[in-house]
Amino acid sequence: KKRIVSGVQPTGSIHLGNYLGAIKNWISLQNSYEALFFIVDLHAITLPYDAQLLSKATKNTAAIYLACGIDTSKASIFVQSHVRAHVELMWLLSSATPIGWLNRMIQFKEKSRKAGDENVGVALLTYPVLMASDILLYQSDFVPVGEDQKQHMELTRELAERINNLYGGRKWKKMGGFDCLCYSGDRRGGAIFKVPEPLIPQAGARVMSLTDGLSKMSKSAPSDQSRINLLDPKDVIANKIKRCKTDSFSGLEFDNPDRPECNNLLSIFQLITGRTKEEVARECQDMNWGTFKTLLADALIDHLHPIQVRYEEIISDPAYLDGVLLEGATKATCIADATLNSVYQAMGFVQR
Ligand code: AQP
Repeated sequence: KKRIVSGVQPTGSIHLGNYLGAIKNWISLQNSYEALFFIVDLHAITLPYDAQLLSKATKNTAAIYLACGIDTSKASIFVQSHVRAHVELMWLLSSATPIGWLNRMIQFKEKSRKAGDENVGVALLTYPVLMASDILLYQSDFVPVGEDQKQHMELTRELAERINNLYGGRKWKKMGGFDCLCYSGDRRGGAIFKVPEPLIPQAGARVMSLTDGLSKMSKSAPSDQSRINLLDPKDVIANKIKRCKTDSFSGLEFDNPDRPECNNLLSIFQLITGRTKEEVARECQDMNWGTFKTLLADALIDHLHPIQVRYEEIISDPAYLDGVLLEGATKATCIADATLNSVYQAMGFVQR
């Protein structure tokens, strides 16, 4: 089986963007791939955070994975910081990462601009190297992510190729009387890392804010009105949809660049109800906002209700959750340590 890995940061409430862009797709992918899903707690400290809340947010995120339908008989769930190899490999990778690559990352530029220089730690800059480590440690074939991670995925691929070129599959050979370095054959032969591909969903890859159809829905946006959290109670969901930004055009339509909010809300409706884009376009073309908003709120409430019920069951059984995370970390550590040892060896360190 091919392998996939993916994760979400425990930086706040998991929202519809995280769900439709990532977690919901994991549920179907776990049937066809060997799957490892982790809670990326080490990434959650790249901006100032509350240490008293981190562990709770990490466990809550794990419980959400399970409540959404991650099945531990098919996939492993673990906490990133429980597998020490992530940080160790990151150091090795960082030695081969040009600073220019990191300075170009859009997420770094945006988040550092918002936070201000005094609040930006080095970890925000080196975050993509840790993400590369998260993926390359497991020799992943695919990484299901939302569109916002496309640039980080490209960096991961470039880094894998760079390390493969620098240290993998090369042998000293005599060519024309000179000693020189050359590749030892086929692409994977002797390569240290598999070069992973992103799996970006066709629909849902970029769920936008409820208060601005041009910004992505995000945990860190200051207004809670801008997102639907998976654990929002019914009345909160209904109220957020009632108050969300719309426009004054008549009828509803997808893909009109002048109507980003309309496109976003229809797309959410499409994904939550499991209908096709054409079906939704036909059904809603003559609707007014009042009718559509009621329909959307009801669909969201119905879809999220069973997830919320399962979440409550899971979170009230800490022993079960700890068991899942221990089992996941044990399996992940086996795979990660094997990769890490081969990287140390290829990079010339003394074997332990
Ligand atoms: N709005 C979104 N639409 C589609 N996919 C999204 N993802 C995030 N936001 C959207 C996907 O969710 C996964 C986990 O994201 P993350 O928690 O690691 O970090 P993020 O992308 O930075 O998400 P947030 O919610 O915006 O967090 P903050 O505000 O803390 O930065 C990823 O696969 C991501 O693509």
